[in-house]
Amino acid sequence: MDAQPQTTQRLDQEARDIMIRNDRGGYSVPTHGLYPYQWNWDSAFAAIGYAAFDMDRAWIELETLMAAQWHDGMVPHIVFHEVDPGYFPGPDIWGGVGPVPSTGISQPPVAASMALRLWDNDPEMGAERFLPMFDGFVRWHRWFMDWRLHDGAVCITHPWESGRDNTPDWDGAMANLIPRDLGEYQRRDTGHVDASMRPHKSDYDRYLTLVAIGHEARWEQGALHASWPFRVADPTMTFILLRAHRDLAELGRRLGRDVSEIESWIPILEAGAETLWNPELKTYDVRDTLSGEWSCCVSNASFLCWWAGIDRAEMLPHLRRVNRAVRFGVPSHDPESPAFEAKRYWRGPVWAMLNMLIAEGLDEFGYDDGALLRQNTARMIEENGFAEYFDPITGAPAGGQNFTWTAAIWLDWAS
Ligand code: 9YW
Repeated sequence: MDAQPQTTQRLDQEARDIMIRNDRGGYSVPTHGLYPYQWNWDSAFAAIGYAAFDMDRAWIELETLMAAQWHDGMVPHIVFHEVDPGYFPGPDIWGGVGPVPSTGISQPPVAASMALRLWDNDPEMGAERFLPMFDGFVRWHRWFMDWRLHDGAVCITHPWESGRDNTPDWDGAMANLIPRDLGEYQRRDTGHVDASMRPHKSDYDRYLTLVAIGHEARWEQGALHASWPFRVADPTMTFILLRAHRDLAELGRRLGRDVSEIESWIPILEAGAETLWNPELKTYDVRDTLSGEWSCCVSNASFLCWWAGIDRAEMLPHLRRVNRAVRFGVPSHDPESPAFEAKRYWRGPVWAMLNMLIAEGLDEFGYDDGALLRQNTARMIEENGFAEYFDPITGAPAGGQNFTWTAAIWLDWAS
């Protein structure tokens, strides 16, 4: 059942207020305090939230992000517009080499798909605003094709690159990574939210080790490629980039541009996605390209297959099984797995923006599960507010509060 109109109106207003409060003038922060910079995929979702009440502001969000694009085509995962000591590790630790201080890795490229949504919302403005960005998007997508493929699947080179920081999917690859002795360092995240909801220190030691290696090499991909100690083929990246290629090709066609190069990438990733099929577990899974090991995890990223245009019969029973085990789906990790933790970040909690991608993929294939997931997500937000993420068993809000992407997903999709 959808909510009463008054409830929806009140929450619409609250969501707009959050988006306005998190606007730093040209870019949004995910939430005040915990995340004081511009994050890549957060911004793409923020854009569709702004589009609910200010189309111009929506396009500005993507323009600011693309203005941070590096010379090699990479669009960074965090853009450090103004230094804020409340977040660690900041620009000095990363040593990014782009036009604006930034990190040296990327994030799931949902931006082209969100740009297509903005265009559909206002085609005239879409044509005008996307045209100057089109080539930049092609260069960014090409950067993934040049530097992140393994047998056609898209790899991450840092847990933060996938946006799913501490998921059990990388436990094996992380255990094989020997952390450097980094001396004392002061984390800031646990000063904002309870440590029980955040990654462990052993995770941070490894996150920072990878940053140090990249910084030393000035993030020169050609030099880093062969010796990088963490390289994991990931369904999040593979499915999201596959969908983004399709959507970028559509945008290019609307602009009358040659899209043959983009179209040539689609079958490569379709074949790559099949290399992520774990035949024993019968799910899309993560594979460590260095050890060859499967993660043996059913995660919410496994269910992005429909978003990517792939309908695999075995995935629907998995989705229904994990959702039956919780009050609010889709849990980020299988509740039947011993690694499941209901509140610890990407090890179990529900993330509204991934729910939207999963549900819309299901809708496109005609499954009712998508509409059910939308209703369920709306109820979770109505009962628990605009948290960063939610405990799937109780719905309890977790992580940062007044979160941009949860507000945006409410405005664009869930409400
Ligand atoms: C961090 C901002 C980001 C998201 C990621 C999420 C988290 C940052 O927050 O990472 O410091 O751990 O995992 O997906 O973009 O919301």
